Amino acid sequence: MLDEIVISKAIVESFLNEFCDSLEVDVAIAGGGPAGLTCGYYLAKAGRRVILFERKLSVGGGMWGGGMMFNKIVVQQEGRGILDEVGISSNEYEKGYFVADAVEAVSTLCSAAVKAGLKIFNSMSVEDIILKSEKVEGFVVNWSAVDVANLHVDPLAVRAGAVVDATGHPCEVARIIERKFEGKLNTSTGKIVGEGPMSADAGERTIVKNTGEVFPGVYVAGMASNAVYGSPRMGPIFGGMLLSGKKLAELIRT
Ligand code: 48F
Repeated sequence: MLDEIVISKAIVESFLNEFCDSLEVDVAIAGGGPAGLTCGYYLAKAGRRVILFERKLSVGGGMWGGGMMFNKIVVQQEGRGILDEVGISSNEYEKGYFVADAVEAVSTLCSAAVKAGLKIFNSMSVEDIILKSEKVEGFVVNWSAVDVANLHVDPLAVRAGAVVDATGHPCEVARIIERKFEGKLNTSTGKIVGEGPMSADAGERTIVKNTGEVFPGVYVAGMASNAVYGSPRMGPIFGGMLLSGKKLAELIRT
């Protein structure tokens, strides 16, 4: 006969063991959209200890909805190798424009990342950073439900050799740095410049260039990088997100 208490203990003990094992890691990522998942996949594949915090119940960020909830995504030639590598099928719509199913893309990328060793903590939000000797050394996290319910509950902390802002348009980790250390971000103004209007081609080119360190120990990937450096948004083309996540993994793991 199934015992409710065994089920409960199995969940609590397994979760706590995994969470305790994740308190000191090589890399901690905020945000489980395409950029964060890709970054986590390549870091885990390279043998790094990497964890990812996602505010919502489900990872995938803006990829589920394709363009305006038409759940297909477009990936250009340069990003297609990543689709193939993780096993996401795609069709060439016109030369150089590959279409993939958004649901298959999220679920397959997530599965590849988890199987490679990425630990994902969903329903948790990054709300602050740990700073030691002028360098960021980790994230301060809490259950997203605490924030939603506006409860007065102190967070917990995780230590990481590098932290990644993959929070998309709001670039939330960079915003924390901007608020707490005025003028210290590695941009032309020392502040967040803010994303520009849509331009698919320019947005996709700049996103990979903008991927990198914005403050000692803090790296940006995906839409957060274009928001921080003032480059355009690009709409529902996703190759740049995947390539940005891959570039950052290569940068951090060396
Ligand atoms: O927005 P999101 O998908 O970011 P991305 O990986 O990709 C952008 C594209 O989806 C799209 C686009 C390309 O066409 O412009 O928007 O750069 O995923 C960001 C994830 O971060 C989570 C959020 O719920 C989303 O799933 N997130 C945001 N802030 C936090 C967070 C936070 N403070 N802590 C944890 N997760």
